[in-house]
Amino acid sequence: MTHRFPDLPIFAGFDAPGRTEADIFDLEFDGEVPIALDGTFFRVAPDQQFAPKFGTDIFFNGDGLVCAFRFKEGRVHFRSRYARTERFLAERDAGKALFGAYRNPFTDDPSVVGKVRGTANTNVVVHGGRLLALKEDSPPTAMDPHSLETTKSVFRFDGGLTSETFTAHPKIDPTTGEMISINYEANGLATADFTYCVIDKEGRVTRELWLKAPYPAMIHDIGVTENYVIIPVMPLTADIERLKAGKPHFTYRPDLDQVYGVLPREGEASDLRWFHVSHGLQGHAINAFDEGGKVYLDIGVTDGNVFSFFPEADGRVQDVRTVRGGPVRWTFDMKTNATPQCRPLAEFGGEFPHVDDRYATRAYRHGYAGSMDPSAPYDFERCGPPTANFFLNTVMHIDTASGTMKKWSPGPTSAVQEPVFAPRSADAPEGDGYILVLVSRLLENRTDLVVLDAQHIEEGPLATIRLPIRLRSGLHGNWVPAIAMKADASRSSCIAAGVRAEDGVHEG
Ligand code: V55
Ligand code: FE
Repeated sequence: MTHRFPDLPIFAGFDAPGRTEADIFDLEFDGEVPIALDGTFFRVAPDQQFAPKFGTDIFFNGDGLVCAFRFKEGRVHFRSRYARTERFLAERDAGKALFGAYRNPFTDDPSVVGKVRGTANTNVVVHGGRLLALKEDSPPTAMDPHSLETTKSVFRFDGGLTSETFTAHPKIDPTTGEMISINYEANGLATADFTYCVIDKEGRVTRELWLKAPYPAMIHDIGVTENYVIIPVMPLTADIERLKAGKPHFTYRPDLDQVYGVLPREGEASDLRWFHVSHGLQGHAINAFDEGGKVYLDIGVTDGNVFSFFPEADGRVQDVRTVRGGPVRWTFDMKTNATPQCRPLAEFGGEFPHVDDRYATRAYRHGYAGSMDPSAPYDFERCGPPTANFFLNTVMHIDTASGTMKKWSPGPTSAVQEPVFAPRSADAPEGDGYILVLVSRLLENRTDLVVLDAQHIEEGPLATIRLPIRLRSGLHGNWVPAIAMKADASRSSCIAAGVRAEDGVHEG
């Protein structure tokens, strides 16, 4: 008898399940690891603990495997642990998958009815002294940022969170240390209700509003400015009857507008305004800021569906190679309420964006993203088809002030994951620092962590830090300076102690 994961592209080749929890002290490297880097790079990947219940599954349904790279004194140490979610623990007990399809509880084993289904597989942030592993269908899973031990499988901010869900993309205001979130399907599966939640730097919920979207749909990422929250409602709708029929949680709807809600951070539910523009699929927000009554949102938008596992109602799936789009800047005029204006930020598609987090929510200059550059060579003969789970081959740097772009590719037998920015020091100018990016070595079945100079990514690695193991394609992560990890919560989330108002301000 065989005991194997099913033969699916999402479990093939470099994306075979990793299922490894590791401690590796003092990683090898080539080059020089900057002494200035004192902190931890956290990231998370979906990595199914058990073969799926029904012989099929999607990438987004894997258990969250959290990785930490601790940088100190020019050395790097590695640790990885699964988030002990309710789901992970129940399945570990049973020794097999009990939860069925992605975000469809009607497909679960009766023994787990009522359990929180979250996989904690989408993002990891440090706030209020806790490491929060996030999946947008459930509350966070709280972990110890040093040991990566799970401290609470389901963390509801000590009762402050009344929503059934918490976003995978909260934003931290670097000047106040507040964490801001928009949490959708808040009142249960496929509901249009969402909440706006503000959590102070100690981790207490200080504000919560219950709001309603035009229809139940994914709200994956948001923009936050000094004074506003921008809420992109994606054309991926949810329907309870479809779920009961065992169909996918989300349906791609090419007939729907792009919808953006804009809410004043200090406003009430009645202050929420909706803007409609022609169809597009909103991706990740790069950053957002407001100036003189205008609200700017920089975000990736595509003209078609990039999620092959969320088909149209009739089952149709667009070939992702025909999807076009890239980073754009939206302008919302809160005085005139005019139709939002859009201009491209780069002529090059990019996803998994990051900025210098000290400039999050404020006027900024430098953006970084992963990208698929068709002109970068790929050795198909030796590597086979690109991995099924978001194949990227290039790191890009967009200078939003000059409009120039730089890029770096790791070569024809490698792929890159999400690039993350780490400042040289707390008071370094914006964009003065490093890019940390995981590089998949497709022929070696191994992963490197590459350090680039954030102002000169095209010059290639300052350091190539070698893991002796393979890390499956991941989703999101963050750089957390050592000072922000201190148990002293009043400093823990204020990572921008040195930011001055005039830094980085430029023409929108
Ligand atoms: C996304 C990812 C998810 C999810 C919903 O990239 C949206 C978007 C990894 O899981 O559940
Ligand atoms: Fe995301």
